[in-house]
Amino acid sequence: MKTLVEFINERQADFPYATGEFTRLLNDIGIASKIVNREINKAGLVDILGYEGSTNIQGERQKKLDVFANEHFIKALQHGGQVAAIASEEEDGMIIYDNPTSRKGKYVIAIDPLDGSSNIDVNVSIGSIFSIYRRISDIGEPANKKDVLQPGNKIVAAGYVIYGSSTMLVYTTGKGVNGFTLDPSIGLFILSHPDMRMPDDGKIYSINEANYIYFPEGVKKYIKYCQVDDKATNRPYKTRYIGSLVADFHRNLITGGIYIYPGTTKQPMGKLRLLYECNPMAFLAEQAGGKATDGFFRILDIDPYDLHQRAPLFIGSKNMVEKAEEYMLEYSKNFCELSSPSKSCKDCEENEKKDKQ
Ligand code: AHM
Ligand code: MG
Repeated sequence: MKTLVEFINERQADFPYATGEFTRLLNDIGIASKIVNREINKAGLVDILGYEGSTNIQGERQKKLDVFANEHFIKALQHGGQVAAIASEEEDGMIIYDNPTSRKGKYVIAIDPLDGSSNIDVNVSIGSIFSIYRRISDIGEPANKKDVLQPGNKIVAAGYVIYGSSTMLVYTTGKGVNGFTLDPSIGLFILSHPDMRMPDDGKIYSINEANYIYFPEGVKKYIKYCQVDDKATNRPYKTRYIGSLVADFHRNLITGGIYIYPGTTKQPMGKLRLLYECNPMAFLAEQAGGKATDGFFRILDIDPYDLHQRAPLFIGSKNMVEKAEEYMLEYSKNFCELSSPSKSCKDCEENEKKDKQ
């Protein structure tokens, strides 16, 4: 039996010149997620203990779970002193820890403290998603926006916590993906899924088909492809859509599958946020042997310009993502510039050339 703390400490040796700061930071994320998990487990008691906004027995104001999760991650990461700033889905601007210790912190974090908010009240799996970057501003100075507006290919570690039938923490530091299950009786994350690999093919596609009429033609055609009867390729595939990115991704990571939140005619950039939803998941997917693109380009190569910018997401088993990309290129080239503003048609042509070679 190996605990998360033991595992993180062992892996410290993978990083030359490691000083233990990064190790401490990962441990702090593990601790914060246990506190958030404890509150989530109590969520069903809200009718007994009081609604959000009301006052509980101890005279404390009840907080919405996403606000609670946000505050706890922010506090936990400040206490450690390794983090200089955080970008969070719950905060319009960056949280810059401006004190002498944090100014010396080497890392910045992008986080979605509680993802899948529409599922919170109905006891369906939700999650927290995080990514860690090395700051680019001078150590000793307050961090700034540029530190977190780095492309995903600069991420040093990323992961998620899934609050499901059991609670798991899954993370990567760029050397494979490992999953830990929380044993509630002893309060420790135990290594349960070492070296997770995403199968190259799968039988599941996950997409909110209620938006069908707004989808690019390429996505419509890909959905039809998924539904064709063809034994040789295991089709028709199954649809599974929870509406929690973490839960849908986690299932597809284990069983194989594709998750798509495309740009639509209403929202060409899709819904999901690049920095703290698409990028960390893309890093995990690639580390597990899967793939993540915006339908045309690698998610991790998108140059971010805004903390809360969105990106279309096609993520999962490599062959499935590539098939969906084929349909996008054939039927929805017009979406390329709408949904990938940092790229140009030239990039597309180069991609095509490479594909043909
Ligand atoms: P949230 O950050 O407001 O929870 O939104 C993100 C979530 C993802 O977890 C999920 O995959 C998607 O939004 C579901 O959106 P929709 O209800 O449009 O299908
Ligand atoms: Mg979210």
